[in-house]
Amino acid sequence: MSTQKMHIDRYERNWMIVSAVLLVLFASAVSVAAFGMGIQVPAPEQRVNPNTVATDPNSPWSNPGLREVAPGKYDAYILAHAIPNWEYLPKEISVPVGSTVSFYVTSPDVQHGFKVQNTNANFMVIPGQVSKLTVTFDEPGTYNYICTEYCGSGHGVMYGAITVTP
Ligand SMILES: [Cu+2]
Repeated sequence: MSTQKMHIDRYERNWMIVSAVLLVLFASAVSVAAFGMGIQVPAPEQRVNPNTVATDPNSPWSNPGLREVAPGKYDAYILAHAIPNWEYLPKEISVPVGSTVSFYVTSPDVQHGFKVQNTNANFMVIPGQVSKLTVTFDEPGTYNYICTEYCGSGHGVMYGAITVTP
């Protein structure tokens, strides 16, 4: 009985090595993004009724805006709507520098986007669903939030602003 050594063609072996290196590279890129750069994947936080979310007095989005939940920690309930005039409610919020803000955003009509400029917050806003993402503002300044999903003729003017005060 002779022992047979498995023969792998040189090209095949090289491509197997390249594939393994690529897998390690991709896993590293995901790890750096998630743990090093703090990139979060927005989660569907809860379901709501889009027909009543803006009007039901028990719905936080009937009175959108900031709630301070702890010193320096805020919940921001933001309504993105196309009807009647393509805007976010509230149009402007203001927090002191160093604040951590959790955005809870929903829509009573069509799909919108929510991107906070100069942060990594950028997600879809879907009627019936609440999208949530948390941002810590370490630099004072103005951070506009803009719609990133085409939602109708007023899409281009759909924006709001966060003022981070020193
Ligand atoms: Cu839009």
